[in-house]
Parts: sequence; C-alpha cells; structure tokens
Amino acid sequence: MKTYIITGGAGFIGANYVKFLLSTYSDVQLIVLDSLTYAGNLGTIANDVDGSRCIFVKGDICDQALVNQLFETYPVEVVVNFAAESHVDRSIENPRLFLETNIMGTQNLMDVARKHWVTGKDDKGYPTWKVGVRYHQVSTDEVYGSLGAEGYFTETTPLDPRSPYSASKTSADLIVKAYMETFKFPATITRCSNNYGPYHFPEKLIPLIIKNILEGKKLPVYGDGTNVRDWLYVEDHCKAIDKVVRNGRVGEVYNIGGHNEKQNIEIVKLTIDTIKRLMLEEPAYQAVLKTDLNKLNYDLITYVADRLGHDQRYAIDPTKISNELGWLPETNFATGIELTIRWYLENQAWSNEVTSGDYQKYYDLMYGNL
Ligand code: NAD
Ligand code: TDX
Repeated sequence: MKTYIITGGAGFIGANYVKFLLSTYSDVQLIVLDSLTYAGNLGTIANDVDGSRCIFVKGDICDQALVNQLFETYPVEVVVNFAAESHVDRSIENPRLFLETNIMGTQNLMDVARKHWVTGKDDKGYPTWKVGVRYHQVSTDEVYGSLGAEGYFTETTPLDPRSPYSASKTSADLIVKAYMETFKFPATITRCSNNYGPYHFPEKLIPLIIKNILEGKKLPVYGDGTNVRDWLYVEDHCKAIDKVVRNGRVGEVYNIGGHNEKQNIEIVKLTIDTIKRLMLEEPAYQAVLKTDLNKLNYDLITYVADRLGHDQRYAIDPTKISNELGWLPETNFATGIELTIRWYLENQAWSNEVTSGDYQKYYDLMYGNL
C-alpha cells in the first residue's frame, strides 16, 4: 500500500486525479488535504472518500502543524501538490493570496516532508532519503510566459511569468528546484497546458461558456478572441502525472500538452455548435436549457475588455515525457469537448452547488456590465 497526500484534491484536476488513482490502483491510500476555498467542493469527491482508502482532511497547505500531524499519523510516501489559487483573473484582483498559497504552501509541504523523509547524511553532507518517497509539484505552462505565432515551450525555455498567478507558480517551481539542488530533495515538476473536462469551476473559459450558453447569457470573449491556448483533456493530464510520479526521474521537469492549439473564439463557437447539435440529436437535454433553443447562436458572443497582460499564445512541446515515459494524450479535442459538454448537461446539480456561494458576486465584478 502506498500512501499519498493529495493537496487540492477537491478542486478540478485534483479531484479527477483522486478518481483516476482510486479506479486504477488497489494498493493506494489517499489523504486529500484541501481547505475548500470557493474552488474546492467536497461533493465532488464525496463518493470517493470512504475514511480508509481515501480520507479527507479540511485544512490549509500553509498550516505546518496540520501537515506535520498528517505525516505523523500516516506513512506518507508521496505528496502531489495540486493546491493553489488557480485563476489568472482573480490574481489580478488579489495577488497576495496567490503568493501565500502557491509559494509559501509549497515551501511548507516540502519542509514537513523533509523532516519526515530524511534518513541521514551522505559523505558530502547531503541528506539521504527514505526509499520510495516522492514530492510532485503540479505546475503550469504559464511559467514560460507568452509565445508569438511560432514555436513551442520546452523544458529549457526560460521562465518568464507575466501575471501574478504565473509569477507565484514560477516562484514555487524555483523553490522546488532550489530544494532539489540544495538538499537533493526527491521531487519532480510537471508543467501542463490548459485542462478541460468534468468538475471544472465555471470561472474558467470552457465551463463558463457552457454555463452561460445554457442560461442564454452573453459569452464574454476577452480582446479580439485570437489568443491561443493548448487544450488537454483532464484525464490525460492525470495519467501523465501518474507516469511522472511513478517513473519520472527525480530532479526533472516534464512538460505535458497535447498539441491541441485553439483560438479562444474557435472554442466558443465550437461549444455553441456542439451544445446545439446535442440538443437536437437528444431532445431530452433541452430540459436543462433556460432559454430558447433558437437563441443558441453566435449572437451570444460579446467581445469585452481584454485581460490585463493577456498572454497571447501557449503551446507545449511534450517530446520529453513522450520519449522517456511513453505518455501520449488519448482524447482528441472533438471527443473531449463532447464528453465535457455532456457531463455539464447531465450534472447541473454540481454546477448549481459550486456556484451557490460568492459566485454571483465574482461574476458581477468581472462581467456585471454585460
Ligand atoms: P482549482 O482552483 O480547481 O482547485 C484548487 C484546489 O486547491 C481547490 O480545491 C481549493 O480548495 C484548494 N486550495 C486552494 N488553496 C488551498 C490551500 N491554501 N490549502 C489547501 N487547499 C487549497 O485548480 P485546478 O484547475 O484543479 O488546478 C490544480 C493545479 O494545477 C494548480 O496548482 C494549477 O496551478 C495547476 N494547473 C492547472 C491547469 C488548468 O488548466 N486548470 C493547467 C496547468 C496547471
Ligand atoms: O470569460 C472568459 N473569456 C475569455 O476570453 C474567460 C474566463 C477567459 N477568456 C480567455 C482568457 C484566456 O486567453 O480564455 C483563455 C482561457 O482562460 P482561462 O480559462 O481563465 O485559463 P488561462 O488563463 O489560460 O489559465 C488556465 O490554464 C493554465 C488555468 O486557469 C491555469 O490555472 C493554468 O495554469
């Protein structure tokens, strides 16, 4: 049995990862540590938490005493750190929270792991480590900054963050890297492109657009809609992290992406088209529509003020993970977006639950004049 601490496991990618591990392996025990911010929802993993194979602990990754207590209670061998403030727009409103969670939280997790995982010193004074332990930092392609029309981010692309969010994620990566060099801390880092799929909080582009289409609301497209993101189905991301945690080389960074670049405006149009097609093919879905079917068209698209410092293009070169670990994305975009849309059509209760808190306040702040 291998015991993991999975931080941020009640959020979008973390919850998908919890589900993936539980359904793939019988010899894992998961301790999910999540402070349940607006982006975390216990309901998302309610069917997975059973108090033995999967244990939920509500708490902050910055809380040293709590993280220490988890290491004292459970034989933790792996930490996978998903917990973060993850939304670029919110980081423009409130950078400080991003620095606290994303940087100091990462440092705290590593310090507690260090305390419990070090076995002694080698002849040069470097710590020696328990066999089989691993810390994994879930990072993002945004640490590389913004691309023009050409080129791809590789693991050696210079770090050039441009938003408070990406600066905080970059700082976390640098602290992990510093621990890997200074203490030979047994860690890996993955930098992934934009994820999409089930349980994505509807402040991010794809779930926000789906929600608004179903409610007949305007679809806010920042700037001219030509910014490019490189989309990856969340389950493919989870499988990539699993390969890195199990077989990735300690001290290495791996990029994760699926060569699936799309302009934002293409995504919005495709989402409208797909929802409309599914509603016509399977009229039962029309029950979730809060508007007229014939109002589902491109007239809903509204160009709004651009995001400050909006990165133009992200595109990942995943050659390293593919060559070294044999990972390749399995879900093409046409399949992935249809699976995602069907999921939202069939899980309105989840959407309603996660947007029942301060969501409307945030929405009004961001899009109130739409
Ligand atoms: P999310 O916002 O959906 O979930 C974050 C989770 O972390 C939530 O459950 C939240 O409650 C929890 N959390 C926040 N602060 C915490 C704290 N101080 N202590 C404990 N828990 C806390 O985010 P996501 O989209 O699932 O992203 C997960 C990770 O993947 C993040 O580190 C993010 O930077 C990275 N990432 C995301 C994407 C993407 O497209 N979503 C792409 C690349 C990398
Ligand atoms: O209403 C919107 N309209 C719009 O045009 C929103 C919410 C977004 N956008 C644009 C901005 C981006 O160009 O769509 C693109 C995608 O935006 P987000 O969904 O906010 O994602 P992004 O900023 O690209 O960051 C995401 O990918 C990298 C995640 O939120 C990060 O956590 C991850 O690190």
